[in-house]
Amino acid sequence: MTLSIGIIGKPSSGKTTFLNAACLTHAKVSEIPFTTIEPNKGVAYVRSKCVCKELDVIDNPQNSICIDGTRFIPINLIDVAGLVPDAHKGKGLGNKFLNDLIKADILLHIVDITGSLDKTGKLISVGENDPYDDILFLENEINLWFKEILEREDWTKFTKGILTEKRKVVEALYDRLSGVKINKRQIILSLRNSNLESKSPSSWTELERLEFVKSLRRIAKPILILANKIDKDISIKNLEELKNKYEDPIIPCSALAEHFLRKYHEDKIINYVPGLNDFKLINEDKLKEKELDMLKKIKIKILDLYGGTGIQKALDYASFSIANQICVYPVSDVNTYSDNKNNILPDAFLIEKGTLLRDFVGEKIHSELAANFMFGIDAKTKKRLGENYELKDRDIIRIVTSKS
Ligand SMILES: Nc1nc2c(ncn2[C@@H]2O[C@H](COP(=O)(O)OP(=O)(O)O)[C@@H](O)[C@H]2O)c(=O)[nH]1
Ligand SMILES: [Mg+2]
Repeated sequence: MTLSIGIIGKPSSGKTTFLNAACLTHAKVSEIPFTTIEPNKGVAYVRSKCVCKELDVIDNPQNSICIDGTRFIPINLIDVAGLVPDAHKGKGLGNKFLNDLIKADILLHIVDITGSLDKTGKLISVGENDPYDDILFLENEINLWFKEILEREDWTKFTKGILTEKRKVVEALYDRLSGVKINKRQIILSLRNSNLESKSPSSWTELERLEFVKSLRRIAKPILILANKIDKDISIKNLEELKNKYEDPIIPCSALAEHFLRKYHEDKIINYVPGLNDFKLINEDKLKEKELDMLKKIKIKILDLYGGTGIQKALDYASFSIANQICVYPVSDVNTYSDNKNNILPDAFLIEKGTLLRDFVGEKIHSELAANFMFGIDAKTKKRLGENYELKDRDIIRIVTSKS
């Protein structure tokens, strides 16, 4: 399964602009709240140093892209519709919003760092809204949603059932939360973090239930904060203030700047590789003076100051540092590093650190292959790998089956 990143944030914070820029799609952007009714989906890319340079081969990627020795590997983005207070109770587009969230492995919270939008996305005077409130509000809303799913209407009946049927708590909770893309390991960790490992759910207090879902939310749907609209003057001061209040990493970004850079690149006016802090003008004549001015501003006020627009950095950070992904290259010939159509290093897959070879074959490669799986071969060392081998970043692997 492909890694999925959900883009959340209040109306008009810039979610659709972010998705359009990251995927170069053209979903509708506007200042009217709830323009995004259907979740817009797109494919974006994360960067990993490609193994082609180390092996000194010229690759021929199929599922990904290689630019100057950097692999761009596809991930899914989901732009989730606007969120208003009490969404977890079904207000606004509440339940629709929450149902779309389920599919995401990580959430990017696009915060309007200018502080000029109220909770419903209406324009207010600049600086009137404290972005920190947006962070707390949204975290709380998602926590409460988890709590609703946990408790539902029949919490008492459910917990009594665990006792009378002598069910394992982890199994019972896993079944109950099965719709939310959560695994047993995450449930076990959350029970431990909230000190509920040895306490029967039938005696969990209201507060303990909240502690449990808070911990589960942190583990199962981690949120990375993006301070968007960093191109506005007020944003620099607001970002500094926010950093004093919020401890976890905050990535400053300008979705709009990324959108323009990719657009001009697509129109062959500039050369721009996403994530870099510079671009090359290749067709200046096609630009009006105003546009050239804007590009210069992007260079000075964003690229030079922040080392990039922040969009690619956010996707990479979310995937590798938060979701702990590593990159693996399956091949069918360990000498030429190619598939059976002679494509060299055709595919690059993201998997979670700690994944074992047998699970990789089952989940990522093919269920048919998995059934006939015998062993793997490390293409770099030509050594045989057993099913319990823990895959490492930038491994090149051949899967040997009883049919190959
Ligand atoms: N200045 C500035 N405006 C932005 C940026 N990102 C989005 N916007 C603007 O914010 C408004 C709302 O954007 P949109 O993507 O529709 O927000 P959504 O409701 O969260 O999907 C639009 O006018 C965008 O052009 C940015 O990085 N900088
Ligand atoms: Mg939108």
